[in-house]
Amino acid sequence: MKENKMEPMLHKRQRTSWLGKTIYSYEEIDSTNTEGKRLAEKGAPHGSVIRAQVQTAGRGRRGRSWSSPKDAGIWFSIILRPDIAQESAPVLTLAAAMAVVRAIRRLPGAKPQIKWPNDVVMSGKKVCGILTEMSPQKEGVDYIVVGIGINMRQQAFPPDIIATATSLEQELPETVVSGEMLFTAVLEAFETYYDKFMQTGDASLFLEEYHGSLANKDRQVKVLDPQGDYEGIARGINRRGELLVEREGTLSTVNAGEVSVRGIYGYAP
Ligand code: BT5
Repeated sequence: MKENKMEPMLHKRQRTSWLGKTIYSYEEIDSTNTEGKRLAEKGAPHGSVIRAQVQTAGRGRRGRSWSSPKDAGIWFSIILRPDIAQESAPVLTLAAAMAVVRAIRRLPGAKPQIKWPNDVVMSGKKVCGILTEMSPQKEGVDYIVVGIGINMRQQAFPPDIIATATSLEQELPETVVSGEMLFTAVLEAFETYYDKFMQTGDASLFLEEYHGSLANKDRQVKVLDPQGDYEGIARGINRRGELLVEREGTLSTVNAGEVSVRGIYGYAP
């Protein structure tokens, strides 16, 4: 069956227990996160997945754009309806980063790492970005859309990101990467980390594992704080998913919502 540009093809998936039981698959969409919000508003259930071959208006954080050429990567979003406090939602970005790292590690020779909070990097360049958007309600959360973009086949990038972006094919030229296998592996792994998250409402059940993948750990970072930028050494995260930055012997917590962090080792967001 040919996929229609506007009408999604619906798939059913077997290898996960609740995630991606329904997959809305588009040939072309503005943004899978935007479509995820539209579908969530219409009542799409927890665990629905929206996927597209190309995004015409792929989005990053704070109004930035996400380059998503046709079939060059895996562009998808997950609708979640957890019964959690609004402050817990950012931990889902960390869970998604863990899931992507676990899935990419299955490829021979791959050594992905997490750049807190929402990037997966290889050789210091961004191979994946994550965008978590929450629709709050009076008490807690109505729904959350977690969007994941993984660069797979790009051999070249637009000039503004050429120095900072990479793809799996650039990093692993010897490896044949199956987009379908990677997509399934990310969903399976996300389900695992999500279930851990829901047991405690925080990152405590995957904290140590997270630290093992954290590119920033024990490295100098620059915190772009509205109250004034500062530099320090990233020491890890706490169970709420905040980055711990040491400066002059004291630890500050950095919340993803307030600041961005720039590693000063040749890589910017
Ligand atoms: C992100 O934002 O990294 C979140 C990206 C999320 C993309 C997924 S794809 C499926 C879903 N649907 C969407 O519309 N979005 C999600 P941020 O940390 O703000 O980084 C954005 C910055 O990354 C841009 O300003 C560029 O500098 C850079 N960038 C853009 N496209 C890129 C790409 N394909 N690979 C690497 N870097 C990119």
